[in-house]
Amino acid sequence: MNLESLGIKKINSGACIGGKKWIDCSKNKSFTSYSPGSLDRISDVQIADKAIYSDIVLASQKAFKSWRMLPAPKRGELIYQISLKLRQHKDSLGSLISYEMGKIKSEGDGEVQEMIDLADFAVGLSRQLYGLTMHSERPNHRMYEQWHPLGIVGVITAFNFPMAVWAWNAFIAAVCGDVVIWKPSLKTPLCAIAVQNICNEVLIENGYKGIFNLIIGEDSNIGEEIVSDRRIPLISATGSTKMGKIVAQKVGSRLGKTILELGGNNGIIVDEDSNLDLVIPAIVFGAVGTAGQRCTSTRRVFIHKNQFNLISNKLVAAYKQVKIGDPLLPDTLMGPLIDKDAVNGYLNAIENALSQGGELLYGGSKLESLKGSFVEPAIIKAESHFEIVKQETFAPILYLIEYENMDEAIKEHNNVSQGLSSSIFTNNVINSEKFLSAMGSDCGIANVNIGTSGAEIGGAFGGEKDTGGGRESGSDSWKAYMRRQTNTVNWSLDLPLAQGIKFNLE
Ligand code: UN1
Repeated sequence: MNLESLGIKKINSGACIGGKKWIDCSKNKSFTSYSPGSLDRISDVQIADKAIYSDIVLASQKAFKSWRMLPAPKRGELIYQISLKLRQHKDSLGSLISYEMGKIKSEGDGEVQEMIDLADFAVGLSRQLYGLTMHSERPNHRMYEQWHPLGIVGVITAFNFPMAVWAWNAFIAAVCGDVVIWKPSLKTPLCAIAVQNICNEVLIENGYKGIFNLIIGEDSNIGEEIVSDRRIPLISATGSTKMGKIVAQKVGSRLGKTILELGGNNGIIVDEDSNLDLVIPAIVFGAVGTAGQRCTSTRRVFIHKNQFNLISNKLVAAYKQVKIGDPLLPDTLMGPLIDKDAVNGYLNAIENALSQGGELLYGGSKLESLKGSFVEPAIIKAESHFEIVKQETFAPILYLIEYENMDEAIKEHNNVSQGLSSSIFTNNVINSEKFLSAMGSDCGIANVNIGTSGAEIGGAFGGEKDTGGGRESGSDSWKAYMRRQTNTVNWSLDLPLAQGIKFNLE
């Protein structure tokens, strides 16, 4: 692993004002990042404290003052240059993700590609931050709206997409004229350091400081500071629903804005009239990809009772082909879970499902023959009312649920607290339209004949209910990173009032 080319050292500072030197954190606690597959000790990171946090906020405030006045297409130019470096380092960044987080190399590379795609999108967006014009009800008046930058955006990311989720937020925020303070997961700090190093190179080459900033620290300390800080008007947080509820309350209590992208409990409905050549690989990729640790991972599959045995047998046969092991090896399809706690979460969920009457059809154990946090992907025949089926377990556990008719399947599909991603597999236009209609899936993402995970960046990404309601990435998600201003300009020589009000001064 060529960590040097990404600027990762044996001991790393965990704080940086972008475009300046890494801040000395040597007086603080340090954390070790281990590879979840090999359990290798990769590197140490010295974390930030409150004084460092305060310096970073001051530098960000200062940077914002000039960044907000730079024309948006010029801001896009900076993102373009970052995208060139991402292309150049794609292979090593993808490998680092795989090594530190545990997803397979192809998915690690895919995550870097997602950043590149987002960068390209943001560059185009920098020329398309459009506002509307309205016709004023008053003569010789012009009305329009414009979008201004918000200020500092706090970006809190999870371990499972240790680079791309930052990019979704940071690139959009930057072209919108905001500056970013990133607090990554303590489980994947090196991915963040590598990305910060790339940003630093581009910032230095262009003479900018403080646009992209990094602070690695504990939730109870740095996380708490960021969410409570009135100088940070927007917090974009990705992670568990539990975390999101805390963030929403803290930010809400100061009337700040949030973009929350939280847990999913994503389901696929397999219609009787579906193409099983698509269904089986889509379910396996959705459930086993990233070892079930995507927020979009497939967790529940609804199968018509007439096809239950056929489909469950096909799935078991496909699962037998999933090679588990070193995520960096090209033929591996499933790597490790992130840590021991995740393995315990997996084992407890399986025990729980079985105690509620579930039937284990495949897997269910920790892989003791391998050194790291490896488990077998599990398939469980379950019923949708089981408490455990309603929860998001961040692990490769797939619940298969029988249904008798489509209306019941859609109802049970929606009968969970989360609402991120969903799919139907069907060739029946009535059922696919029903699934996509207002009475259909209640999720932020609803697909036909593709799985629940692996969304493209061009769409708005996020979901409803306990998923938090936020939208990141494509479409018009950028609007959440800006403040809208309505402008009315009077170019007449009179002062007519709206709504026909007369207010005659003698
Ligand atoms: C996440 O797991 O937090 O749709 C993000 C997907 C990826 C992003 C997942 N594009 O699976």
